[in-house]
Amino acid sequence: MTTAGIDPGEHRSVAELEDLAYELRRKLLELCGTYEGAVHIGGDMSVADILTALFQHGLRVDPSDISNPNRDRFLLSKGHAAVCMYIAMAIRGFFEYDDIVATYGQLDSAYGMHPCKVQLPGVEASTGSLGHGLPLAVGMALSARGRGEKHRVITLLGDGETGEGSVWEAVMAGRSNRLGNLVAIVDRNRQLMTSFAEERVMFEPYPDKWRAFGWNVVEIDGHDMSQLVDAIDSLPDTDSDVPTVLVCETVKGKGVDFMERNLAWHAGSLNPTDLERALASLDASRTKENA
Ligand SMILES: Cc1ncc(C[n+]2csc(CCOP(=O)(O)OP(=O)(O)O)c2C)c(N)n1
Repeated sequence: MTTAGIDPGEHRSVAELEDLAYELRRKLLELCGTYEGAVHIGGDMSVADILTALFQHGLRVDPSDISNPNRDRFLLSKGHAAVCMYIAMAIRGFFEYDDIVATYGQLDSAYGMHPCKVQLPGVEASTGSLGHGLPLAVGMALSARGRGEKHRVITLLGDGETGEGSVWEAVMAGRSNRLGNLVAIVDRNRQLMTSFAEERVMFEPYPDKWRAFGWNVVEIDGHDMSQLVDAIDSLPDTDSDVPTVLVCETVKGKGVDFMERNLAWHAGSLNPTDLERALASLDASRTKENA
């Protein structure tokens, strides 16, 4: 990935990034154990590795210089995973985790269930109404081109979200305007809010649909940190003509056995017993992966 005036965060090995993804998941579960309402924990856990690879490795952003015009722009199109982004940003140094836990989801809190750029400097777009992140990102990438800026515009979408027609208008516009500085990342966890994806929408052959619109398509395991790092590091130059989509195969609820692929865990809260079970399961899955 080319540098555009801001250096990436401290260089970290894949093993260090995996540790940070574990920390992110653990902090998510702990918040889910203290917050009284429902947290979108299933879709948070499925993007924890992707957001770690971005905030702790790929994104050229600087928490102490959030208005730098050369920074990469990141838009969380699946805005319901806001808390996962807040904590990933806290790990990078933007916010304090304790502040997130103290006020998350409360009236007037900057840490809303969906991100608000007016309330929370450092957040690039207010999202949560699905289908808007990619259209916004197209506009931002186009505007960057017009101003001669070299940064990337990267947006993370849910696969269910890509059932929205506005997404495909933006896919077409991104290619038509030759926006090689535009990157879409799809969290292909194959679940929606209350059903499995293919029960409602015929998404497959999913990567071919993006190819048909002329995008550069990279298919990876969205929980494999080496693949995420390689895909980010191999993104085409921002001056190139073709936007890229990373189709990341993921598991909703990843890391906690009773949440994985379980429709009941799109959103929820954890009582003290469930929190203990969830943390134990996270630790067990980590031990298995390290074996
Ligand atoms: C326009 C719009 N319609 C409906 C919703 C309610 N909603 C929130 S999450 C969600 C499921 C989205 O599925 P997906 O994009 O696959 O996200 P994930 O399963 O990864 O959480 C829905 C329908 C919304 N936020 N915006």
